[in-house]
Amino acid sequence: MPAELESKLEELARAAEVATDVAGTMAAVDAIRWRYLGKKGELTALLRSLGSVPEAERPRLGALANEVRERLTAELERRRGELLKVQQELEFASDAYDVTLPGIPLRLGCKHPLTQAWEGLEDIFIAMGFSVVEGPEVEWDRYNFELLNLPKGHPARDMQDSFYITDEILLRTHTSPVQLRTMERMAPKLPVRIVAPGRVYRRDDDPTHTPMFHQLECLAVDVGLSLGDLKGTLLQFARAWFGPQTTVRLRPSYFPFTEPSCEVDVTCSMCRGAGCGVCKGTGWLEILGAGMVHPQVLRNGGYDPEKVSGFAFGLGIDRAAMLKFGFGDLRLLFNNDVRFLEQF
Ligand code: FA5
Repeated sequence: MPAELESKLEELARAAEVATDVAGTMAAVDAIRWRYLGKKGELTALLRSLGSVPEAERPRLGALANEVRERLTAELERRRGELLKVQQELEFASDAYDVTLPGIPLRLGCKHPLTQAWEGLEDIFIAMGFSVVEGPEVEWDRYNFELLNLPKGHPARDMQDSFYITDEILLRTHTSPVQLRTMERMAPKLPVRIVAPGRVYRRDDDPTHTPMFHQLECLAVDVGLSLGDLKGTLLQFARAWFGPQTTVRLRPSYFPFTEPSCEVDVTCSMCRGAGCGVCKGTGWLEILGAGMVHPQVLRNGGYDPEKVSGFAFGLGIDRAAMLKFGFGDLRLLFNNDVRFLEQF
């Protein structure tokens, strides 16, 4: 009986070792472990039969069985390690890439032409001593119209129909309300020298008029400011933005909040004044509305028109970008077509 058990143990050890050596997967290794070493495994069954062996033989056979268990456990671990290594090598090989291959080129972005115009214009006016302020896009009727001499029912309101939130609150139609907000904040301090860029909204929609567009408001208030100061500032700006050859032309116009008022043209940046398709043969391009601040508007802002005067203008930033960069349809700025935007 002991001899039989001993040879069974040896046979089991040999069979298990051969099976382990040829196991090709982790699952196969686990199956061998269960088959021989598991609770219901073959080695466990042999150990149970030790009880029927004469007592004197039991320690030796017990030790032999333990040795078989340890050997088998070590063998299984060894095989598992080998298989893991093979598996990792396969994974590394499939992950490998050729570092000498050319890379995927990164597409470099650029600033939106409007942002370039907005920042470029700000820089010009900052260099002339103006500071940059902001006003709300959702504005009181009072600031957008009434304090600018445009009471309810005034016919000049028709040119700036807007999007109303209530009877008294609207999306601002121009940046001119920032004139009032600034004067209210600063009065009676002098001088006032600000530019206020920002979004404005109107019920407009054609190639040169979009329902949302951008203006840059300029306001200066001081003792003794004249139309000459306005013209000098405009000329300085026009030369900085369109080039040193540029001249400006003031045409009489009407805005309820300036007196006198003018439309301002600059020499056409395409033909330098000779006349072309862009300027419709005139040699001039209309760029902004301007004037001397109306005495009542100065009063509304907290300044005494007997003592101080001011000039103001409102420039279309989109229009300034269109004329400088030479494209014909303002709507291109808002279509998000990269083929257009990346040209600037
Ligand atoms: C005004 O908005 C006056 N607030 C300007 C002003 C300010 C006058 C201070 C006097 C003193 P106007 O409606 O002309 O004026 O607009 C000014 C500029 O905004 C225009 O010259 C044009 O460049 C631009 N503009 C007007 N409507 C649109 C539009 N729908 N889309 C794009 N640009 C526009």
